[in-house]
Amino acid sequence: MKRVLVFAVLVSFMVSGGVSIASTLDLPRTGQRECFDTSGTEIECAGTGQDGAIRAGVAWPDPRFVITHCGADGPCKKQESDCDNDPSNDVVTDTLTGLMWARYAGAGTGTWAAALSHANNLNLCGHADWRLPDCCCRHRGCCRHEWRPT
Ligand SMILES: [Ca+2]
Repeated sequence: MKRVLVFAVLVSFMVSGGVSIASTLDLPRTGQRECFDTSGTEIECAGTGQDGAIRAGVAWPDPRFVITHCGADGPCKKQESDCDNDPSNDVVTDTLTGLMWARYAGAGTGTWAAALSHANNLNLCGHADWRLPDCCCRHRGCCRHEWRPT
C-alpha cells in the first residue's frame, strides 16, 4: 500500500538571556504527485488535501544529482569528462541534501563489519571521512547482516 509521506514543519525556539529566537526551515517538496484512498487506490487529488494535491515545499535543485569525476589525486581539473576514464573513483552529490556517495560501490557481498572497515579506510576523490548510513532496514529484516553494494 502506498503511503503519503507527511513532513512536519520544524520550528524551534530558543530562549537566551530573556530574548526569544524563532527559526524556520524550508523543507523540500516530497515529490508526491498522486493521491490515494484508504485502500491504496489512486484517486483524483483535487480537494483531498493530500501532499500530492498540495505539493508544498521548496523546489528541488536542478540538477539534483551531480557526478564529480575524480582521478587518483582527487577531483579532475576539468569536470566535462573523467580524467582517468575510471568511474569507480567518481562520486555523486545530492545537491538537495548535500550527501555524497561513491558512484560505483562495487559488487559482491560481505559482512557488516567488512563494510564498516571498508568505509573507515576509504579515501575517495579526496575524501577520507566516508561512513555507512544507518541501516534502518535491519529492523525490517532486509539486511541480514550482509553488505550488498549496488
Ligand atoms: Ca574517475
